[in-house]
Amino acid sequence: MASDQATLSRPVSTVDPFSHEFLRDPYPHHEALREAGPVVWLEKYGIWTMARHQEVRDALTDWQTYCSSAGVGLSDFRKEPPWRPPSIILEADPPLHTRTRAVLTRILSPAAIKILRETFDREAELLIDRLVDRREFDGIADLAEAYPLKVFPDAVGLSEDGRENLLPYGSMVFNSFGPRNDLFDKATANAGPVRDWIMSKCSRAALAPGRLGMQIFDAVDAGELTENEAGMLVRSFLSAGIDTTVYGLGNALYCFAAYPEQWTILRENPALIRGAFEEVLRFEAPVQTFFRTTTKAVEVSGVRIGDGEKVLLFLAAANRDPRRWDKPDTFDVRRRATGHMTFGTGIHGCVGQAVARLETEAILTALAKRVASFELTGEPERRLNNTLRGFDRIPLRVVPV
Ligand code: OVM
Repeated sequence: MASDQATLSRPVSTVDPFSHEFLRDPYPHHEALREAGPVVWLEKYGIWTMARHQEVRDALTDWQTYCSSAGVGLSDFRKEPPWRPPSIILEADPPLHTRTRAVLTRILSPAAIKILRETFDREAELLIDRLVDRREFDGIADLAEAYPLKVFPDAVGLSEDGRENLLPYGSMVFNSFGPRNDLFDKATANAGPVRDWIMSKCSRAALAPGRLGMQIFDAVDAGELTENEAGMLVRSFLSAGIDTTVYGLGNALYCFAAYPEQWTILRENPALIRGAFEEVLRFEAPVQTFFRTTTKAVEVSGVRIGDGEKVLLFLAAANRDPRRWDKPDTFDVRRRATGHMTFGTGIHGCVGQAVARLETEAILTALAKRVASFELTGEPERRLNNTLRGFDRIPLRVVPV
């Protein structure tokens, strides 16, 4: 469409989406950004942002215009060196992305991971039995962290030693998508040893036979990847596979403690568990944002974005856009929440989502069998992160069935 500067407006905001104030309570800011316009200029960082469902979705499905190879954080890999070698799936475009994605799509397909269900269900029941017997526990350390930290590294085929490095590494990865602020500095203070440990676990020699990690190396033998690329994809498992589900489970516990009637509805109809997890992801998105970088000038809803510009996509704001959802600020496990942007969409849509669903369904099913209600025994404490939304501590007491 032909247009000139005179017809193009540029909504502007002075907000810092990575300030503590914003991260503590992002929802009023999300609303302001959605209402400011379809695309908004963020003065503080000299970048664009989109917070409405339609625009976020359209950008995610147009990888030719909104690329990932310049990084999916604030930092532009074409202008400053990345803090670690770029991911060959997350921070890549076709054709490299197409090849690496095909391998992980196969390894993580619902059919392929069905064989994990028995183990995931058993581990969930063991853990929930122990926690219910205790009555009081921390929903984060004792459940939301403990469960993924057991079942996911086991599924990948990691040895037991050193798993305490996984959460610090995840914190580093997800904070590094934001600016070099205090959260980034704190997360990367001990980067060296943590990064070294992670890389030492990404080799063929470190992985158990037959598990998800070694299945990536099987793709080397089939000629689909190089040995080095296989190690980099194991690194992607260890980067993306833990914190996301930890924050997702924590947010689920928080939602059911805050909205007890929703837990009652779920317990009375366990068929709702699958949809309830989607509603948690919509309502309290563990992954709040990702960036893209434009590959050419583009006009979006009457606003012109130049070539090579960073665009902050507000997945969590799209999830509460009243243009898309009825009563967006209501947590309702009976709603059809699919269409939320928390897993992204398009060619980079979460490749591990079947594993995330398996973990959460195992935990929620085990809880539904044994827990009548959750009570907070203290104020939940937030853990701030440049990308993730979740908690440091959720002090809980459960009332057994
Ligand atoms: C990766 C990676 C890291 C963080 C997140 C992610 C949400 C992927 O290293 O490939 O996907």
